[in-house]
Amino acid sequence: MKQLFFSLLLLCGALTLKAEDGHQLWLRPHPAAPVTVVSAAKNSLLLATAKQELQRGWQGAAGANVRLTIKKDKALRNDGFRLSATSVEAATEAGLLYGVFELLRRQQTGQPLAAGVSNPSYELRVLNHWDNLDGSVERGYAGQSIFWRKDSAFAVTARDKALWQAYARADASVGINGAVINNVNSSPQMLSGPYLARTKAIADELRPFGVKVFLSVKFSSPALLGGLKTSDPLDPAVISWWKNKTKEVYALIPDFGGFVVKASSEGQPGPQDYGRTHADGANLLADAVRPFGGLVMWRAFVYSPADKDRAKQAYNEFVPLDGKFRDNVIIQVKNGPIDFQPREPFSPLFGALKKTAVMPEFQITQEYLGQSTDLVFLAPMWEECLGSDTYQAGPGSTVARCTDGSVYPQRHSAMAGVANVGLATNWTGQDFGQANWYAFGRLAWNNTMKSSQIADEWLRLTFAESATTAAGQPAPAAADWNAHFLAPMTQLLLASREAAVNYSMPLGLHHIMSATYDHYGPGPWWAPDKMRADWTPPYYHQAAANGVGFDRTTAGSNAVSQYHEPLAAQFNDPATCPDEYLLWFHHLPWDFKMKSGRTLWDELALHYDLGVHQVRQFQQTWDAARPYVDAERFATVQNKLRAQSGNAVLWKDACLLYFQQFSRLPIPASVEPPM
Ligand code: GCW
Repeated sequence: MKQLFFSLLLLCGALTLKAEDGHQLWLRPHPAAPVTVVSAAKNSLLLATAKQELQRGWQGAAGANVRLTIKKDKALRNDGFRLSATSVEAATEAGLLYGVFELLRRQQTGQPLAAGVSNPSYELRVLNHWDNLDGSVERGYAGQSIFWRKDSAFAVTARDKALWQAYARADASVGINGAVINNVNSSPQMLSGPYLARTKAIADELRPFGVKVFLSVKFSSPALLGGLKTSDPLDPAVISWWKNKTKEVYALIPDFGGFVVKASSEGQPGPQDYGRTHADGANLLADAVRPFGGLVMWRAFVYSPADKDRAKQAYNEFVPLDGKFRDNVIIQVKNGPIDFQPREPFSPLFGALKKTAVMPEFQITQEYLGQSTDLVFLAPMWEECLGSDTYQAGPGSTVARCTDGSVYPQRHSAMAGVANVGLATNWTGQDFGQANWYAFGRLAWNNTMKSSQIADEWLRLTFAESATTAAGQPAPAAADWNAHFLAPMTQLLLASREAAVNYSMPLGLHHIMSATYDHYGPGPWWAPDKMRADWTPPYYHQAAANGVGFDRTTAGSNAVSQYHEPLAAQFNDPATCPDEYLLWFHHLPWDFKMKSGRTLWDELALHYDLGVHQVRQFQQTWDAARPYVDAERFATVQNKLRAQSGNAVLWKDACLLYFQQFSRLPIPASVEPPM
């Protein structure tokens, strides 16, 4: 009896886990009006979720009838839906669920309800969790893994289940339908029985929200886990090992999504270890999952110390293999050619692979962007990448269109985001990190969505309620809230990424962060003897008495040649290369004349200075938002912004003083920027 009592107590505690503390993400509870859901579709897990969400969040007329209808319709693709004020139509049950979430979002944010048809840009919208089986998270800044734990890896608790459900619900509310639940630096143990059993338990909780589970696998698993002599992708024993292992996985999880592979990169094993190609490796796994409808996401993040310009390697390795991959393989390409830097030009692989499906990989966790301290809204960065014209199939061949099936025929399409989620009660460490999770889902659903709309939606959903609960405040009038909270905070979010570029790596500088493992803060001086040259910052900025920047022109590494004209010529000439990418592509003298008329040195200094001013203005904006925010989030974010302001000053001083030893020029006087 006593035991039962305690179990019940535990269960209740678990179910209210993240609910109690007010960290409800953008799904904050509202008093809902009664609603009747009418549906002819046969009851299923997803339909039950859709109904439950409607009942939980309905803000329309009390007692309304809402019709959920499954129907075939030429206008509806994949999980798309058609919306009116009281009906959702879709071709799939997942589509009904996404339609319901959209209807509720529109009710809450005051947008018109008769929205017509909305189809997802990508078939698969997937989070990559870099979660290790011991519960740690690589590049995670929000606590331990929500999926794995060190000591009790296999005991699935009620608390685990509640957490996974809350996580999946948040995913589904923004259209995310896949989760890769372990690190791409994968352990061979992932495919062992106990870990697969836990994977099944996770999949069971995610399923009612339409989120499929995927696994990252180590390419050498046949040898390391299976005890085979080799993991050569063409070896018959290896082929049958993967087939059997895959069967075992699908027997546990019939709707398992497939595999993600980081191969021949940063010490990970891969097909090249056996003299085979990426295509041999990817096709091996693709054939194993094909009978079950599974996918293989094969990462193109490859580079080695031998390469003179790391930015070129992925293109060099993958372009010759175009057309050699099975149609259930998608090549997963980071947005830029190096590594999630505050700003990179788009990876030249986008659009260059014409007979192979390619998917963008964005990093939601802020590895190089102040981690869980700095407030950086990433939608503008992703919008910039997706909107970049590759010219690969004529003007208008944007990264978005080259990956979503609009330009090239491709059987499957997907977009991945490296998650920023952990056990922290607010899920993401910095409260505003939630906005990046939200933004990823929204952009994966609609890759032409504007950052401004995403910011507006997220702020309304996340803070509108809190204005009424802020330290005994009466609810502000909507006009007042719009003018004094929504408008300035939208501006802040939209400016925040450029501010981070300004105070850390302006004008195309990159990889000048501390090169110790943590990647936090400045480190342009890093050049330890034993470290790989291609990991240490002097390699990337090349600062010397004669100037600064990495020469990737035709006279240098010739990385420009990987871009289609007119970009190659535009990037190759410092007179036409956009300022944003100047030092990415060019090594230029300190007194180089910029488009502004200033010297490169002065321009650099002013960008750093501007970044510092911008963060100080963010602090003022937030301070003025106090009446509209609950005390807890207000204080937390205020502290984070204070720390960010310190970070910005540190970046500015460290970088300018470091570069000054080469430029030998005075630092120009600070200019108060207009906001
Ligand atoms: O950005 C680098 C990170 C590694 C990461 C790697 C990758 C998972 O520093 O931590 O490893 O990229 O994307 O594979």
